[in-house]
Amino acid sequence: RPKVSGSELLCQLKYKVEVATLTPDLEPFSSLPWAYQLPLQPITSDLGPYKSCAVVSSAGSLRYSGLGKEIDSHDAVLRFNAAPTVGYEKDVGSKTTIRLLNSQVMASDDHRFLSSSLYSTGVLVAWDPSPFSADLSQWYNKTDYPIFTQYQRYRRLHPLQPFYILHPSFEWQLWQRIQDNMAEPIQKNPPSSGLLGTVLMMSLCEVVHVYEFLPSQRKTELCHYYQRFYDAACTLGAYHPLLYEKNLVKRMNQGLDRDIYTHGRVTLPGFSTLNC
Ligand code: NCC
Repeated sequence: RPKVSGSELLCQLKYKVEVATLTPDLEPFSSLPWAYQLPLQPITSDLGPYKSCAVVSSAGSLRYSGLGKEIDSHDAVLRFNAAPTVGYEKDVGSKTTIRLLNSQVMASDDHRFLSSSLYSTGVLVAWDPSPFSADLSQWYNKTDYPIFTQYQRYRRLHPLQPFYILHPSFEWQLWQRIQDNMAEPIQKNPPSSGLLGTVLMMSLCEVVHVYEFLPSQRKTELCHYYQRFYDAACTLGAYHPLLYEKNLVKRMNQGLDRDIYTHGRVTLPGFSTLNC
């Protein structure tokens, strides 16, 4: 298979991956009593367009980066899971426009999802690894973690905070883009929150800067900037096809290699700016 160029990869993402979220009209939700809790419109109709956006990975290499001011200068900032800003403002900034959560965070006791103030700023977007090629009903009856019960509880406690759930077809369409552009078979697990969030922002923003997804000179085995826990698998991947995701993002980068080295910064164009 011939290796396609970065601009061809960008066009594939734009046209073959639909950034979709669950709406109350979709089966099986339309016949469930709590369907009214889902946003009426998909996230791409409600948010943006933003001029510039920052995606802040949770990588340990953000520690001592001093990137906080640069990150906060964007019109919208996306963060992941339980990644905090308080106490780390100098390195990661303090603005949170969107927080992308996996269902594990919503369900595990240590994250105090229903009670912690960490989750109360910005727009929430959740996802759960659905089985490959399963329809919505099959997934609904067999989620990895109890995403839907936690969603309903959270919505009752915070009815005014916008809260979306990613459509699993988005996960697998993105997975397919990775697989079709790699020479070897990759594991059949959905992409990490990092790539899901990056593509989400490419659909909402004119330009997207991703920080420390491709590690800078600060590359470290420290898993997260906010935890004293070391594991190289956080940066290289285990469950998620993370190394392949990074390969794809490296090929699509429109910034300088030097910016990756010094700032851990990748520059990606928003889909609306592409001429495919
Ligand atoms: O670690 P996690 O990811 O929350 O990180 C968010 C995204 O940042 C990128 N990352 C992170 C650390 C690192 N050293 N390098 C990186 O590039 C990745 O793109 C990552 O997606 C997830 O994707 O949702 C993940 O969530 C954690 C965990 O569930 C949450 O942090 C809550 O504790 C997963 N860890 C475990 O299951 C143990 C992780 O595999 C994926």
